[in-house]
Amino acid sequence: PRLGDVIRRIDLRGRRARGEALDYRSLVPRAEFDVDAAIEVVRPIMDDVRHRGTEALLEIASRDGVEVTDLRVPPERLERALAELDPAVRAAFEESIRRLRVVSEAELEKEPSVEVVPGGRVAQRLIPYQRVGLYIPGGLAPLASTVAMNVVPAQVAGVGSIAVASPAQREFGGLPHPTILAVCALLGVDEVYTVGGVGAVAMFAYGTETCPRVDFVAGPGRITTVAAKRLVKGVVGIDSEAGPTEIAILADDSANPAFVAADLISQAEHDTMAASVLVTPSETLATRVLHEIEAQVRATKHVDRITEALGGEQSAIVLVDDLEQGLAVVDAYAAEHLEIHTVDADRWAARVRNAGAIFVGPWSPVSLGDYCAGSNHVLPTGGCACHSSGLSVRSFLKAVHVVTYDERALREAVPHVVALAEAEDLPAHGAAVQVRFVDDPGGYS
Ligand code: HSO
Ligand code: ZN
Repeated sequence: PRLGDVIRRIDLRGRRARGEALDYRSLVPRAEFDVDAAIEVVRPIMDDVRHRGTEALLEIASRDGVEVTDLRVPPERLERALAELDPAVRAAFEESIRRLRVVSEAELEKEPSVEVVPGGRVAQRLIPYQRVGLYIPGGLAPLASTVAMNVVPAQVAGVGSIAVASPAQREFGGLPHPTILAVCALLGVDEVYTVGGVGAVAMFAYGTETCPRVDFVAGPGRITTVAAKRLVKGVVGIDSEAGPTEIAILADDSANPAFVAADLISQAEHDTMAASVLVTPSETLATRVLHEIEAQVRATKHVDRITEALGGEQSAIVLVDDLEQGLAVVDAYAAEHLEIHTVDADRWAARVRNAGAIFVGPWSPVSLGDYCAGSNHVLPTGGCACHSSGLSVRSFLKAVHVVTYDERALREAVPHVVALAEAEDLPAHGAAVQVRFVDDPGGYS
């Protein structure tokens, strides 16, 4: 492709001054990700697993061309995978897990308890889910790092029972990818199933003879897996939906074009639908980044995938009047990952409202966050960063109010409860507090 065809340019400069109405939200469209269409495809599969359990799951695997005899991975296979893991990869996973634990432990919140009135107390207990099911895709790349990103916060939250599922791989004798098995072993997770996306979600949500049902299903996947999760929402809790990955970069003249280009390319490596968006007021930087992309893409392994992602509608270099407008653009876009490469990067980062995770300055690339920053890489995509958070210990905890009033405190509240109960025409609600304060209620004494 010619320079300039690599990634499209959107030029907003001067348009604000000309008084044009600019809709930043629809400026850079998201890749097509039609979950509703996929729902009809997965529904019969889900129903089948619900009714026939293990038998259906084994059939699904063989229909996908892999013979699976045992859905549960034998413990010795997990141990063997760990023993055979490259020592450098093992050391890297150990450090990644250690950092994730440090962050997760720091994020464990205190349980507030407050005396509302004398003798009347409301506390909040944070109770971990009892059992969670986690799905790790096989896909284009076996994302073993995602195992740690899900399991560590669940463990730190105190989830007692964690099950992992990942699809059978033909080249590994019908077991999930060995690196995924090894990381499970490293984390002390011994309940691992050889089951692909849709089947795994159904298995976790409905339970089978071999896998008891869970309370909460987490983990990324293809569009069919996302559809499956939507179908079981309500039956179980689910984490936020993960669509194609995104990186937005807000940069000025001070940015290093080689760093910016490399980071845009890094996320484009995931998927042809991945989005890479640079927002800058600097024409010079934009041109240099373009040259860098050209040079760097050529040298990378997955050229076709990256070229398609960068050349797609969902990727762009957006030229803005100034960083102020740039901030408005990235805020409206609400990227899964946002990098800030500017003078005073901290100050700009502090003003961002919408992003799944924010990476500040030239030494905090998204790739670090993907593997080894201590932050979580399971983050809201598709603009969901406006209302959703990335995975953390909080994702695995329920908040429960514990109410303890004594007699005096309740007596004081009686008129309020009665007034509100009458206003709602629910007199039995009022009676339930009044009954406690009549002489000899029920005549039992
Ligand atoms: N960037 C991906 C996570 C990932 N990257 C896993 C490499 N491995 C979505 O945040
Ligand atoms: Zn990544």
